[in-house]
Amino acid sequence: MDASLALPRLRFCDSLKAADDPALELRAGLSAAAASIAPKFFYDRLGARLFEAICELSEYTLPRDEQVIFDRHTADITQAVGPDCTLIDLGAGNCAKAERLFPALAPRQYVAIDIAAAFLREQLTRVAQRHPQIEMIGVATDFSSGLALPASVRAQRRLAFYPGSSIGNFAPLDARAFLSSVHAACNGGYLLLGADLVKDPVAQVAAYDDALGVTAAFNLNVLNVANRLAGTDFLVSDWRHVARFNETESRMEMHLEARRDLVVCWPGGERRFAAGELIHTENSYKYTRSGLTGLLHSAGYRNVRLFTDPSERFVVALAE
Ligand code: AVI
Repeated sequence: MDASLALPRLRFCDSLKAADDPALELRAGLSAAAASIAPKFFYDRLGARLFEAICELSEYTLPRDEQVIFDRHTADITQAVGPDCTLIDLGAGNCAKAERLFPALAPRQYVAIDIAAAFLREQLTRVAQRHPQIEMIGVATDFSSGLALPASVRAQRRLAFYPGSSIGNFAPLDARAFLSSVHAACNGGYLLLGADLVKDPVAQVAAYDDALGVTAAFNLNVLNVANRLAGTDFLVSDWRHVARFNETESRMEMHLEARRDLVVCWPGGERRFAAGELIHTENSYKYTRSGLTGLLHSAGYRNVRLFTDPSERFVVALAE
């Protein structure tokens, strides 16, 4: 029996639109002059697991730096937000970061939103079993082009939670538009946002090109996702993981580089790649404190408070 059925305070809502045709999107990205695959396609079941493994890597310090900040400042956050909030977890993944805030925040309602519907259902069911007193809603949706919440989400005391530097995966103008949509969806409430700070470029690159090759596997796995969703015939072994820091744009970039001249085919189309040609798969923008404050102000937030870890590698913003 589906374990979620035995949990009366847990509901799921699937808002993934049929109009979002992944095959069309993937094929269009591969046909563009500069080929690309959007980072949302990383997160099939294996990709979600690989991302969990990345978060354990010594080179990828972001989750631990962020956790230090939450451990130190949960009281400040709780005091500002107040009791009985509706905690809206954007890109919830395994829900672990939000769950660690439950004891202090004591939310009345927890809304976990993620594009990976099956993984979300599985993870949120476990969280609901551990916290039967909290009403929970799982929402499967792609919020990358704007946030819209189902009517069952309480309007009062909304706290949008966007940890892990996922905001860095948006280009600056898109980040502003996205944060504005969160602002509109949570009007009168708060935003708790994590962002990675600009740091030493060698450490920065190592975080996206780890010695064990976990990030390489995460990046290459997107080709398996494309094969499944868009009918492409990528051979993973023909491609190499590339991670580099783009100083001008203040961002880490991930690409896949063709190891030889090759052709990728799909129903109704094909694309030739010369050896060394790249498919762009992800940008991770790195912020300064003032850059992040400016972004939040431009998206309509006020009373921005910033908390950093002792090494100043990561920043958490709490904004009204
Ligand atoms: C999810 N996102 C914030 C991660 C990042 O750092 O941009 C995804 C990731 N890509 C490679 N490693 C981790």
